[in-house]
Amino acid sequence: MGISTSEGRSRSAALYRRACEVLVGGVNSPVRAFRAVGGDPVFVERAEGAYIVDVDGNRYVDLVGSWGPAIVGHAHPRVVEAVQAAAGKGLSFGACCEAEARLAEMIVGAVNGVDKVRLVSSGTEATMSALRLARAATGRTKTIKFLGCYHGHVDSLLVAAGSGAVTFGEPDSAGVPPAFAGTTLLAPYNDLVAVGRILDEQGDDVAAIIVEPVAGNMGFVRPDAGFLEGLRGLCDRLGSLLIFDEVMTGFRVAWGGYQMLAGVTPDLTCWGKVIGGGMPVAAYGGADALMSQLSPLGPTYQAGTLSGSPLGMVAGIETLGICGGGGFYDDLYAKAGRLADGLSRAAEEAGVSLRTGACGGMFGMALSENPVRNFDDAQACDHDCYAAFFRCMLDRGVWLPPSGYEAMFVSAAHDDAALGHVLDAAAESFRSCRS
Ligand code: KE4
Repeated sequence: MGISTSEGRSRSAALYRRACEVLVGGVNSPVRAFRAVGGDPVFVERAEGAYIVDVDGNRYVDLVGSWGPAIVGHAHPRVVEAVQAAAGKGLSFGACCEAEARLAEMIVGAVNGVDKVRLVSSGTEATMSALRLARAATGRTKTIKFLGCYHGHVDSLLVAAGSGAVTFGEPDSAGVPPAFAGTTLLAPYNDLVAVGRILDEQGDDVAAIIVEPVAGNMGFVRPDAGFLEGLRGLCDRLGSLLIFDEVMTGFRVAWGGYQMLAGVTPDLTCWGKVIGGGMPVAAYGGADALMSQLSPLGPTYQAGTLSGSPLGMVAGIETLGICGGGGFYDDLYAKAGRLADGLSRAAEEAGVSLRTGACGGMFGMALSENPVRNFDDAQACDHDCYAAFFRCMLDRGVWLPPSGYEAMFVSAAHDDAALGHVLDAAAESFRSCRS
């Protein structure tokens, strides 16, 4: 599996040259450009189960999973058949359909404190709309976000953002008016004192605190014990709303999301990725009293042509139907934990400093001697070594995120053979990129 030289990806290279003629940077989302890891992006022909196959026929164990959606494995028969059947009835109606209510019922039934949701088409739409609702509900204008967290390309949140933004050294995007960025107040992740200080100074104008309950856009960073509980207490004290951005963690780390594991209930939750199973589906939701302030019931407007599109709905319904099966998340966590532990052992044997962590079907690695608790720690990791490791793993048939600022994902389809291949490739790659 995989190839030893870039010549084995000549068709990808040709397609990349062609794409660069008409697509900005040859891509439709910057992190795919492989800029942080070197080399040309690899073009994918198809994906099946735990594997991706590129246009040159090379096969890779996939640890990106389309950045989270492919939790049941690529091209799962149940999901594909449901989408195929729905497609035959029309791709989009711009009108209500039963499947919207069915998917919403599954989300509401899974997450405590959520009475109503609004389905949208991307995580960015979900977070942007949740923030608008929070501002409307509180009559306040400011938002607190955490350095290194990424909530999509919402103007006011592209401040000290993680994921692709920091990968390209653009945590603060051009084109965002100071008036927008100025509504966003920043604190280091896991730093309740910093949040308290901001709230002491400006708390009466803070509409919301938005947080990734496990940060997956500056690597894999878990909340310290008490961090999320502390945010909940500060919001309660000052009348700000707590928003959990579970676009990545929702239905990925547990059926009810990380909030269920932490026992902390936010006022609004955002979901994406897994709830669409690979189709463009996202959502935000919360208590009826808050959500009923949205149009058409209330004065806060939000809309979308393809919101609730039937194909996305059935893909999400089937995906969540599989995730809701007994032991699903225990199995995922066992696989993610096996990879995290195996990567640690392989790095140690090669004399490479590595930190790893896992939660549900999500895990991460950081090339650092020190724990990674926040953005400063994440930026201090050895990203050059990660780039070398990425290239070694790619040539050995393992598809990692093309940036050290990302989390990794396993699916129900990752079997012993796939996991074993990853760990064998990692042992060779750590030795190779160390030298
Ligand atoms: P989208 O607009 O890309 O669907 O979702 C934005 C978003 C919101 N919140 C969190 C916690 C997220 O992780 C994301 C998007 N995640 C990135 C990967 N870290 C998507 C990959 C990309 O940008 O190409």
